[in-house]
Amino acid sequence: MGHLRKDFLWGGAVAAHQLEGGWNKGGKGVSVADVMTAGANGVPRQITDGVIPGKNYPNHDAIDFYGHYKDDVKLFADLGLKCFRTSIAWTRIFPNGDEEEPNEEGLQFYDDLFDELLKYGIEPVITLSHFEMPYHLVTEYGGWRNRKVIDFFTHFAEVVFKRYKNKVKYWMTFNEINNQANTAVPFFLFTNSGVEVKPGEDAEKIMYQAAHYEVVASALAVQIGHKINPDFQIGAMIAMVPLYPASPDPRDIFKAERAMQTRYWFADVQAGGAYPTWLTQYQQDKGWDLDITLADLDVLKAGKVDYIGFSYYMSNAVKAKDNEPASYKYEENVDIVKNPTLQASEWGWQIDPQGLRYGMNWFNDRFHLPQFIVENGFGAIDKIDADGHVHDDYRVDYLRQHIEQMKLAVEVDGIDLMGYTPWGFIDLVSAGTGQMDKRYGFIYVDKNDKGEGTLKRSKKDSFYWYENVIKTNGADL
Ligand code: P53
Repeated sequence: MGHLRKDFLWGGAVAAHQLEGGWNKGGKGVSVADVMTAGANGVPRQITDGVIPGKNYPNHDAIDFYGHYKDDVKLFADLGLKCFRTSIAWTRIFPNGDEEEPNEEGLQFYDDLFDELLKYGIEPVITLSHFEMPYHLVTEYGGWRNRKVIDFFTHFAEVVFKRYKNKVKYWMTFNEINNQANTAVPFFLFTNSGVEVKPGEDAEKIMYQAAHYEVVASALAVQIGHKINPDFQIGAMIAMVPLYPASPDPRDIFKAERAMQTRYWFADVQAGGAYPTWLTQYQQDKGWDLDITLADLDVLKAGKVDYIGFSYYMSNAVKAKDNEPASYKYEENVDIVKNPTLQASEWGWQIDPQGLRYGMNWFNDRFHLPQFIVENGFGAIDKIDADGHVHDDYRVDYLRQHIEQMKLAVEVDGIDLMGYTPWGFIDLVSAGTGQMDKRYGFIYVDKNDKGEGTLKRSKKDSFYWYENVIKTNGADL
């Protein structure tokens, strides 16, 4: 029977744009997150043409971690975190994205933050690009449609790798790079790639081009990073949402397999170093003139990641249409059906702890690499009780069940797992809806969807529970 590593990285995860605020402080430029309004449950966020006065942009101020980070890190130390996953806001370092020289004030902010973490023995785990690319790269270059963005990104990566080479060991390149496989929802292509699809354009083709430039940029970053510090561990970051067949009908099985291929080829390329054959064939059959060069394919081979970082929240099921013949065809947003065996959160995210173990086995069989669960958690509306505290037993239940499955994957399936960082362990702005009241935290932050509140931080019941989980290395759940 395997065991959790002795130095298992129990932590917590956030992203710069969702908690820092200070959107125009310290020389920071406008990012794609700064031009997205607040939505609501079932109401998509609007992507506006620049920052329009009078609109509500929840990421502009967020929970002002920018102004509170010292006190917050002290709370993280109270919780007993071994690591803290955040991102470096690209626009603090390169406000427009295409500058030659970085913004020293932005670099200094992360030096100070990392020093503060290291003071308490908390290891930073850093994502280079987490839904917050410079908006200027969107308006001037079309985002990741443009090959030039590879150079801007690798320059950014090189600058921060060099600057923090003695402070940060664990890195990831692109957060949930595979979300954009869903091209029907504009949010994904915009947050992943700064791409807005115009009427008449083929969103799928554009996605494959943008994603290609990203996997090339990721592979280059891996090579640059390893040269700067051979001890760096640089990972992929994939959103693992397993897609099960809705029934044993081969039509459903085929569809589910193609669905998994469509969502996870990104990992084939980043971890395996090459495109899967089905995808190369698919792109050829479509007759797309994609800019994928032989030199690019060499880069991919030479820039494989060290580990698979991934998020896990839910699973989905897919079903063939009524008269559809058995085929390897998958259309996200059309083929997904409700799984009657699972309950869902208020946002319709189906709760499936065993799906975490399934996803881990799936990755392990293909890539034989260490894994790092860098997001997992339960978004809910919290109520402050008469005693002034949040009693979030529903959140503890969700996390306990997922950690149980994670342990089985390690102990029974023998998977090498580096750590576990629950998402939004301090309340922050939701990426999908822009809400504050979709909360994941163990630390409550007094701010609501309208932007009102004192920003005061307080501990929920889940805080004390997780503190003990860390203390016992996951033995006491
Ligand atoms: P929110 C969709 C599906 C799975 C994960 O999400 C996703 C999304 C995008 O909404 O995003 C990740 O805030 C992402 C985080 C995000 C978190 O999951 O919509 O990496 O930035 O906040 C939770 O509830």
